[in-house]
Amino acid sequence: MTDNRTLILDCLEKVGTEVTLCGFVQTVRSHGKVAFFDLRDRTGLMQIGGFGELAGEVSRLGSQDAVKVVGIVKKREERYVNVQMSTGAIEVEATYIEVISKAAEMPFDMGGKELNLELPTLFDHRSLTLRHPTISPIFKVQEAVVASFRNTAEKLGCTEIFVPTIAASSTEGGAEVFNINYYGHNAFLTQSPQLYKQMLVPVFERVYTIAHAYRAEPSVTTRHLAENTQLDCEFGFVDFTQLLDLLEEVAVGMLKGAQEKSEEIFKQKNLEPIHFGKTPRVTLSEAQEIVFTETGRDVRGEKDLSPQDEVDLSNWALKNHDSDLVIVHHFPTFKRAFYTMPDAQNPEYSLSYDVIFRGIEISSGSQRIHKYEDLYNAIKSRGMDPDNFSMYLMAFKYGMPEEGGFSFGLERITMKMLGLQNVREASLYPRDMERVDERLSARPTK
Ligand code: AMO
Repeated sequence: MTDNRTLILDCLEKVGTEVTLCGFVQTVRSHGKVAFFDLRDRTGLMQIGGFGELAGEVSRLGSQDAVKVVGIVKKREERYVNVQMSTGAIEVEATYIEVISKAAEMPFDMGGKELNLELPTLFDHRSLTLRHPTISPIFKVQEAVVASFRNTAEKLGCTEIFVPTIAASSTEGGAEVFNINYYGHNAFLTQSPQLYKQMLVPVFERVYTIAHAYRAEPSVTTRHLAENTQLDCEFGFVDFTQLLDLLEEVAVGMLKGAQEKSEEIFKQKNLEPIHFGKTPRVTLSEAQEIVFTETGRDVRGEKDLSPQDEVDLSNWALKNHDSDLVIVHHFPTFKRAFYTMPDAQNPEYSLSYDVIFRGIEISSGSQRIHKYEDLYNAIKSRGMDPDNFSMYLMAFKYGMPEEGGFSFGLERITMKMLGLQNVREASLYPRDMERVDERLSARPTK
């Protein structure tokens, strides 16, 4: 470690003084007796100039070399000011350059303003491409989403919990579950923290968790990952209307907070600010009527919303309510997981809801069946064995209040805040049918 290191952004206050900077070479521009390079550290980019002998040293630098630079912070001449860079009004004139670690030659151009790569190439070289200044901010926005989710959940009195991702039974049903060989026994990777968060309601009443979830998605889409991050809440002693209010409070609190924290990135990337008009709440059948009225596409009577319905509904919400969020509730009971409470007025429909944000479902949840017998029967009626849920059922047998909750998909939120086309771009290390770090096609199958 260099003890007298200055961070790039702090150079704004150090004009005229000598600084020692550490970071990675981004782009080198050599003009003979003068050469420049952009240095990247965790706070930003800085143009470094090398003159005379040092120009030669600069021009021998390569993209991604880890370097230490000593130099004087100078104001740039007016005509060279770069308003797009937060440090664009200054530069550092190098007096000493040390290469800490020389990078191998790049497999593609990492020095350009944009990283124009096909997605498979972007992910084949993930440990490298994540360094690019257009890619790393995606994960600063993601960090901001998590921080403001945490903040909002804590304000609501939720306790943060950490639950296992290896489980004895599958949580959401369906075929999209990864089986694992657990010391010779069959176990599953959790499709969600659902069962564990519910069991903790009688302990803490209100809980939240940030958990990995695994889905053996059988197809390749722009919105599905095989491993994603879920932001979950669960609340005891609440009814359906209170749950809808809590859902909206968390959605709005999280997105507002994340946008505020990411102000600089929103400016740099020229991102569309989120519209926070009053969030409309519609039933599934109302949503389908809206799609029909708005587009003429007749989806009335369908059992769920299609991706196109979600887009159409979002367009309607933005146009009529100035809102990027819509809540849809009352999905058919059989379409939702076994723990979902049917509506007593019409049990074919359930006390369930989704949040649609900019044309994609980012959250799902429901009021839950909280009576032991009803839950036991719901498990059986779905063709599952209650014996596989014995610890879960125990929580309901010994006193469970009315309860419910929801889960937000972190990568989908990040994708839509940044206007990305594919959810994989919002995952540091995306997993899908075709990839675990490397392409599966490049590996021998067992
Ligand atoms: P659900 O299955 O709808 O609900 O998941 C919650 C949210 O997680 C995100 N998500 C995904 N994101 C990327 N790839 C996937 N394969 C994927 N699957 C889900 C979505 C989705 O809205 N236990 C319930 C929640 C609850 O009832 O509290 C659940 O898991 O944004």
